Amino acid sequence: MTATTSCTFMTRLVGLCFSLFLSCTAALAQVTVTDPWVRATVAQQKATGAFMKLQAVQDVKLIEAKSPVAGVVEVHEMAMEAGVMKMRAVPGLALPAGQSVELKPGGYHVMLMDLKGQVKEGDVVPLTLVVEGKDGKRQTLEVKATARAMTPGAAPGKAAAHSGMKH
Ligand SMILES: [Cu+2]
Repeated sequence: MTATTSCTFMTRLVGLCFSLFLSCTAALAQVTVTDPWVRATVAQQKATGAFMKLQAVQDVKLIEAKSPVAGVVEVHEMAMEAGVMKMRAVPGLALPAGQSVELKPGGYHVMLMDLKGQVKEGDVVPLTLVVEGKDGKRQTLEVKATARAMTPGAAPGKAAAHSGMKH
């Protein structure tokens, strides 16, 4: 009798876990984050960028980003202004349903400012992204971005100067 009871209990428990797992997976699948990374910094550097690919199931906007490694985190875009590549904060980055939106050097990025320490190559940087749907519902995404070093030739400063010269 006791064996039957505990068996039923276990079955229920496994069933409960399984349904929780499924609902969690469904929630996470609303926005898929692919290949998140942060540019590694040198000592005393106070800012860097985080990059990734985002794909949403429904139309949402990336409205906020946070990270424990930075005092200030903003969503930025790079744009040409009078022949000079400049970056500025955007109030929200639209993630249209089903479209892959890439945050990459020279384009949109999550700007990490007022860094609390050096971000070394191989470090795992936690990022929290907040997206908002058309219905105003917000969803939080926890992302683990790996710090990567970039070769000097691929640095955004040089890329910006180069594209400036074309104009
Ligand atoms: Cu920036």
